[in-house]
Amino acid sequence: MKRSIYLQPTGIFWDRTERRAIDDADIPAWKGLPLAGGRLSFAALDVLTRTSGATKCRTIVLGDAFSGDWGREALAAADILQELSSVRSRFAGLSLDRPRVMGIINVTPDSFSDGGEHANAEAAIAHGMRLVEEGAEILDIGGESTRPRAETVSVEEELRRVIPVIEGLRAKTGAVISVDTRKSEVMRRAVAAGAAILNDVSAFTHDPESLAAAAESGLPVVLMHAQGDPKTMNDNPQYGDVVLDVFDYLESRVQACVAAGIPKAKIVADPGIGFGKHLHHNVAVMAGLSLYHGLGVPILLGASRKKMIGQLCNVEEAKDRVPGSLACAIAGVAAGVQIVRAHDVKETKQAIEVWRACAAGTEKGLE
Ligand code: 7PJ
Repeated sequence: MKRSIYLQPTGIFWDRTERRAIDDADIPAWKGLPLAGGRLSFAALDVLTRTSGATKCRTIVLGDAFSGDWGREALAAADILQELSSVRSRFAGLSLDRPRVMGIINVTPDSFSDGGEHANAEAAIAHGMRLVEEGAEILDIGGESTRPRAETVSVEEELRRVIPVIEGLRAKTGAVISVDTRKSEVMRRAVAAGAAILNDVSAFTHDPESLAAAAESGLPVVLMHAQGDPKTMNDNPQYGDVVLDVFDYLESRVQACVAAGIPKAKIVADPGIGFGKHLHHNVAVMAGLSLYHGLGVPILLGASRKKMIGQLCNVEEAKDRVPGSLACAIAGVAAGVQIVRAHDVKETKQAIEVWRACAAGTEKGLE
């Protein structure tokens, strides 16, 4: 059943607990709620309702959320507030009280040109080691391009691309290794090779065996929203309200995972920038990011070098989209996103750390 009410945290600020303890200890109206149990708090809510297809929005301060009469929505509102503010579990051993950067390693022929197979694996491993040096805490290794219009690759080819890279990076770095795949067989073999996270852009809907394979592995998972298959997904995406439709989808996939035996504490959700979304959908999702904390799981954002940035700023070459990627990363972190997926790890780390220090007003932001 679809929800009739959604709550999007707004009025998000850095929680200066020490300062408030002295100045406003007894002014509860000033208190925000912690956003996903982290260092950001929110002071207001956009209350979104869907009636006969149209979304209505009203903004209320948090005090009114507690004292107001929610009528039939009282239980739903209390539930969402709880999900929005509760502390998130560690993910693949990483605490999520500060943003983590997932570095991208594409082991696809167009990403690592020239040389034979061995050279490709070696180049990918060297690239991964460099990303770890630059501060990536997670490495996301993918062997199937899921870019718009990409052709599918066989299981054998995908295994041939990713397994040596997972093994090599597992041996050479302490980074948490994530495999970006939609295929159950690749998942199983990646787990045996040392992967610690399963990242599936189809949220375990592409391969009928993938959900069981994930549950059996016991590993944490990333569920991403996409509409349609990569080959055709950007031809004609359709939404009622994209921000809310993505929420509904992710909520249903979280429930499917839990039903299959994956504990909620091992799930991360991702709204899937660029996957079956036009530019106006992508920017709407970016503006709606804080809503997704209502899922009660950590949020991952992957906007790095994507077409959205090219479209907004008329930048054809993906490698020229780094500044826009950093702006997206910061927009995400400012909305409480816990994991940022990025090609340009050094730059992304720098942007996040400087933003955190500025938001906190203290170098503790860097902690
Ligand atoms: C994403 C991904 C993303 C997650 C890709 C690209 C396309 N996995 N895999 N989120 N994108 N979780 O990097 O441009 O946004 S492949």
